Amino acid sequence: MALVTAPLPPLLLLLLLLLHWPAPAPADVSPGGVLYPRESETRDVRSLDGIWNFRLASETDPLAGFTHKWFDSDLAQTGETIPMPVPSSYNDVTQEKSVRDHLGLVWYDRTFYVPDAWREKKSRVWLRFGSVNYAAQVWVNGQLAVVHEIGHLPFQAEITPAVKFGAKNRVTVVVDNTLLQTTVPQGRIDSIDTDNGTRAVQSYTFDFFNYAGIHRPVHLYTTPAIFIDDISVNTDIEGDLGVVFYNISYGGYIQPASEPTCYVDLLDKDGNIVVADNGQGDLQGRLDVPNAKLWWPYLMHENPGYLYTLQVRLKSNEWGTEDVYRLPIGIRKLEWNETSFLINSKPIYLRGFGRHEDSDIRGKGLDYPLIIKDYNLIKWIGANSYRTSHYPYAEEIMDQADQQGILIIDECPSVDTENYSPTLLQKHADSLGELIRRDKNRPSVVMWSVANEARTHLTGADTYFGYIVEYVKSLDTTRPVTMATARGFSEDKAARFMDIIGFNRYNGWYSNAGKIDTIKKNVQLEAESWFFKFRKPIFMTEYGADTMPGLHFDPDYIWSEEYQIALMSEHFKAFDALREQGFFIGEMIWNFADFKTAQTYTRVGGNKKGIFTRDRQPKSSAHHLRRRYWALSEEIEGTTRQTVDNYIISSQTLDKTEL
Ligand code: BDP
Repeated sequence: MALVTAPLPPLLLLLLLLLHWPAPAPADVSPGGVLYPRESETRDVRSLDGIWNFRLASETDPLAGFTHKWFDSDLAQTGETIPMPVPSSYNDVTQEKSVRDHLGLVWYDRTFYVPDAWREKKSRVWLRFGSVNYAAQVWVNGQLAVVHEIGHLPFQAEITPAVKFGAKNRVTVVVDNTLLQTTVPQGRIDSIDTDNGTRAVQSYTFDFFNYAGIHRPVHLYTTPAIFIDDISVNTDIEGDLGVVFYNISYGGYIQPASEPTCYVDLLDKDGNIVVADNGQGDLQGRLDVPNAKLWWPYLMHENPGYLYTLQVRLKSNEWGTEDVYRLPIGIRKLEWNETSFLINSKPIYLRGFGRHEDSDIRGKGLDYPLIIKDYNLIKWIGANSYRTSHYPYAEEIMDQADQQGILIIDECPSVDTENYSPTLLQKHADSLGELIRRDKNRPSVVMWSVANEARTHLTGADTYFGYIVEYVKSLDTTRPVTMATARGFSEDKAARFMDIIGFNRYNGWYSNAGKIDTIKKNVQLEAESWFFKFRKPIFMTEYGADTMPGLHFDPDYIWSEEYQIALMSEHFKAFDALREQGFFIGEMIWNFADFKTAQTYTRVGGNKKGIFTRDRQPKSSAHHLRRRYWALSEEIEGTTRQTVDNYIISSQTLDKTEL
């Protein structure tokens, strides 16, 4: 079907209007921290995950939910509902195309009980969403609780005034998946002529399916009246001393007569106090950790991912309350210069992937078995890193990176950025602000990626990205800033703001398909050009080839398993030559696994550049990559190589004199 440019149909105008949420100001949006809900002796946490009720907005009257106040009663009372799992994308769980391809609003609700004991304790009650894509508006018992725009990021609100203690409560969520030129990421609404008249359709240039819904866990949790709102931690190493700088902010005081006091201890992995609080009660401070166990990446140390626990106790004498929060932290130091990127004074060579949060049925919905399977595969293959292409990943996924020692390049949801405008700039900056607020304490996060394949040759790209990087630096100077760039080094206007330059290039695929003898030279030349222009460490953030599992051609031919391996090998040769030059700090293949995209004739059921299939089975290339990543680890880190080859022959049985 060809897209036609026609005036927007009335339905669409309504949808566009809605994106601006013509609603009253939210009841109590938390402007402060978004600490992950963790149980403690002062905090209760309850999960609201499960099967919710769900309904698409009506096609003929998309705003009916607002005009008829669907949030004032159970959804089932205002129309038909279907069961919908949370967390999950809604797109692939039914048999209906109308659900999979729905554009605009969908409604969810469920009920839950709030114990009376929470009122007796004078607890504050909070409602927190790990992420809803793309925009959400939430009511509790018909009262507006919170509004949030931008997917893949958490948001929360205090809902104490809205809840009924010792009784049944209802939460209603409306979700909008509409992407415009001012959303992050950007999209467009077009209208097409169909057999049944004009229809609005969503288009976007990015190469993954725009899954939508309540993607991550929903938590109900409590804090005391005066509570720990946020914790910021930075670490350093001085000889054998690990140093932890902390800064605690609190919430809940209306007009404090006196500041609450704060006591901070550091616990080791076994829960023993290794550094006790100095007793001064300050909200900011420094803990010195003699003989600190450092946080190391996987395969760079025999005990990677070592985490301490920062135990924070906030006491309010005025209110007679205490709040306790325990934050896992790692002690490590990052440094970078013109040619290298170092952790704990050792150079890092990144061996990893671009990835997606993507699986069948669930779409982008959080799935615990998948999280663990993916980390098992990452470690099996000998990788040490990945980029959260092309948006922030779930906190539960990030926790594993911290625990298992996997290095993360943490990317905000800006993809193919263009049509630069002040509104877009603000939202793009917000997405980074919210990402940094969420992930600033994670030892696994070693770089911020401000965009993927932004159109950095366009007018305005320099001012735009100059501002974006300055903003990131105003929030965090301890991590380098990067971008996965795709424009040529001579036309690009943004790389100069980056600390480390990542480039995506599809040699042997989108250019010179089938001609693997063009790859080595081109990869080398491009990496060198970036380096000699900017004198910054360089890494390749994407390369790869679509591959149908089970398709074989010898000699290799595009789309076959043989071709994927041949293309990789040519890249490996280039990487090895570049490594010798001393400025090349990593290689990340595209992609970890096959993933779903919008429907187009270049995609067979989605993007097939995975080393693993969508259900996480290895293609031949996975074994090939595994040999390389383990060999790199052996060479760089002195790891004893895993058995990456099956038995073939015992060398003793060879009579070498006859060879
Ligand atoms: C790159 C994009 C990535 C795509 C990939 C591809 O960064 O999102 O999936 O191309 O086409 O340009 O496979």
